[in-house]
Amino acid sequence: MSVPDHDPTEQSIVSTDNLITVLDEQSAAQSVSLDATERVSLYRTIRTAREFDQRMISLQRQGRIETYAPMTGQEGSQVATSFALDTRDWLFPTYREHAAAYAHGVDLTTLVAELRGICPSRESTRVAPPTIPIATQLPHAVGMAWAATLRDDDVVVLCHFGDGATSEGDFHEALNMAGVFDVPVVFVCNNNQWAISVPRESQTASQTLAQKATAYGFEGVRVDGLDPLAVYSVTKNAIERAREPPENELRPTLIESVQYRFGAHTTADDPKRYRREAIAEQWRERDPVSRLRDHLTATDICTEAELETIESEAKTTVQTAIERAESIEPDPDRPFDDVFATPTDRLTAQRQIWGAHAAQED
Ligand SMILES: Cc1ncc(C[n+]2csc(CCOP(=O)(O)OP(=O)(O)O)c2C)c(N)n1
Ligand SMILES: [Mg+2]
Repeated sequence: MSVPDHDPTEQSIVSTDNLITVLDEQSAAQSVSLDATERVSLYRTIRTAREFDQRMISLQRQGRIETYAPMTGQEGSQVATSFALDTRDWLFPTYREHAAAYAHGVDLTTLVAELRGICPSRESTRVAPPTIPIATQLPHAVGMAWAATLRDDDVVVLCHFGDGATSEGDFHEALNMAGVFDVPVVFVCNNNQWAISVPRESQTASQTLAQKATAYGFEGVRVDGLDPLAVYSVTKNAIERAREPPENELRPTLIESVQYRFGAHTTADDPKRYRREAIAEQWRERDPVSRLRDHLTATDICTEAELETIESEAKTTVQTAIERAESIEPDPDRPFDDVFATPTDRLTAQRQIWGAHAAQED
């Protein structure tokens, strides 16, 4: 595979058609419904997620965790969407939304442990397990939202997926059903411009991903995914609409969060083989961590010293999570839990064989 002379994703950065952004303009940023304390908390969570991301890449290189999908540049949007959720709401992430899961209640120790192949329970949270098969979580999320409607339960379900997932049948089936049954669901498409080595422009002939919502009869919005305040604002509106739709309008929303995958697809990928580093560099200039940091100092919400404290606390938080996760003894029996409510005979037999094998290893 060769690196193209012209990188199609170059166009996406300049195309701001219907792209909602607030951080570039102070008055717009001020109008977002988050007070100073909440803005600091948003920054703290994003900054901690950045630290987590950097440490996980490094841990993978040392052989201390399995393959890792970096989220550098995408943490701001992920955290902002979770901040817009109520604690009773459900989140369906993919393999890349570590920060979204963290911001909605999965502790960092659990995240690191999962990356070590150990599966502590997520049962105390309303965060579904991360899905690797592309787009399969969309019908699950719609099913959960439909169940909530049938039970008259006031929850909203937010579901993440990538630009590549929009080419899967599951995407279209889920959005169609969400519209027909009018369920309280928010679809967040993290358009990071790449599906491994396939650029967004080769994924679809549609001009935007948000416009696909029109075909299903509900609202589609494009937001600057490198602007956490804009993402928060747009997601908050979508969640309100899901809970209480305006008259004659449907509950679901498709949010296209326009971002860029700053790094590799996973730690097993080398993006230099198929894209130009100069373009990634342009996108990095709009880094959500720096943009939110600048907003906090420009509006006198934080001093430089306070921001430095947040950074050093982020390091400690992540280091503690790593140490705790590395001290957890793997339970060989655990992968068999939570597969079926009532295990099948074959699964029970496999569990016994595996248990005997693990006992021999000890
Ligand atoms: C059903 C299915 N087909 C193919 C794959 C292989 N695969 C893993 S990640 C990926 C690209 C997904 O791209 P996108 O949806 O944009 O998400 P991103 O990785 O960029 O976050 C593919 C094709 C898979 N995991 N599942
Ligand atoms: Mg992608």
